Amino acid sequence: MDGKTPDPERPAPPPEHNAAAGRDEALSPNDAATVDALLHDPAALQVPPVESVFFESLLAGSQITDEMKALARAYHDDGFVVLQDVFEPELVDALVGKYEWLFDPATIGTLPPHVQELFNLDPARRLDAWWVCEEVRQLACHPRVLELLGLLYGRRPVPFQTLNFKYGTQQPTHSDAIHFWCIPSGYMCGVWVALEEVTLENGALVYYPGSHKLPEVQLAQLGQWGMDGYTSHGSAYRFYENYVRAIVRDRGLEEKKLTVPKGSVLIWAANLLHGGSAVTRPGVTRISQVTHYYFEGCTYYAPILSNPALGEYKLKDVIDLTTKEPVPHTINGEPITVIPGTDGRSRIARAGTETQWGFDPALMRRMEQLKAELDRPGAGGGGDPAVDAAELQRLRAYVKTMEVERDHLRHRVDQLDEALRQAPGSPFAKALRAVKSRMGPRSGPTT
Ligand SMILES: O=C(O)CCC(=O)C(=O)O
Ligand SMILES: [Fe+2]
Repeated sequence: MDGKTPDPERPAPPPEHNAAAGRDEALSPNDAATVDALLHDPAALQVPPVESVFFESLLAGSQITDEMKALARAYHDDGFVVLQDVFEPELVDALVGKYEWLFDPATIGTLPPHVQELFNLDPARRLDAWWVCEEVRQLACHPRVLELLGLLYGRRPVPFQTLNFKYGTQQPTHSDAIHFWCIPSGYMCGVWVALEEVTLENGALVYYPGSHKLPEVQLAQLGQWGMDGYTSHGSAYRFYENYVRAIVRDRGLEEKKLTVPKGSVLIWAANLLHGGSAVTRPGVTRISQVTHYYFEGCTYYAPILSNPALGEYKLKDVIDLTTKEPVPHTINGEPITVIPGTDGRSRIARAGTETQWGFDPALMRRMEQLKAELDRPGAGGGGDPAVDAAELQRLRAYVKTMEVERDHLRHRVDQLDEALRQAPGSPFAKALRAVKSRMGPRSGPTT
């Protein structure tokens, strides 16, 4: 089209539109209200306000204090803020007092089986010690932290994972967005707390201001597939780490080290590059706690184990540390149905559209009947001349896929049953039961 001749294929614009729609004064009241909301209402887009493209307009119209505005601007620009005096020193001291017990190898055997499993995953850290140490949970759920994160992200924060370290991690540079991501994106952050003074000797946290603005990395862009189990030696993760090394060099990113007094806090945006610097005095401790936060109303997954390009997500069973309750996967609060796959990854569907994806139990029963029909001697071969051999093969393959998915679902329900058997009366049994109920009944269609 040359732009002058009217296109006969194109429908006439609705009456409220006109040729000058780019100019504010020519907008219909509805369009004007939408533009206005985008600029001034933090809830108009499903993006954390602090990371929004409309951040400046949202900030200008916000009622928060000047101090809070300065903090939000720093977080927006740099991807982190460092704060002092967030926690009561008594709480920090009480947590420090638990460290000897927490890191005594003899403690592990005394803990509930699922906590033993978590602790044994990596002896250098205590993963999700909040199950057994109330001080860890209190630090993660501290009202000041929750309030601040709520203001920055515009949704209720959900502390979902704690990591307690006794020594510097010396972890290679990464962004947490490769481990924890969500739909819609961006609703994740980390809070790092120094439980003793951090120096250049004991493995200070390293971070790269502004790196959160780099595009978030997808494995498919790196030519990789989601790994089947998390390991930092897995080839996809290795490739990712090297990609990060290359980008740090390419952009000449400025490296900072967090040398701070006990009790200091660094909050980072999910995509901020960070890691642990070298411990230069062997054996010296660097006790610290990291809490990872999601925000309400998302679908939560582990990108390093997922293939979003194929619609396959390794979903995370998120438990909200503030309530100890599981958090449902939704997209902006809209319910979704999780369709378990064969490899620990799942597909997701908008609730009500599941049947299109073969998840409906009635549909699965029909598939079983179809399978029996297909297996009937003589099926398709003279029995029904309308069904040719290729079609028969295609249907058999489809039935096989569904069987594998059903078996996987059964296996996961069995695993949960086993966990519940081991800890029937414990506080987390309720959470496990809720996870189980979301996964559907144990008994699949009869074979
Ligand atoms: O504490 C460190 O050195 C790094 C921790 C970290 O990267 C994390 O917990 O996300
Ligand atoms: Fe991290």
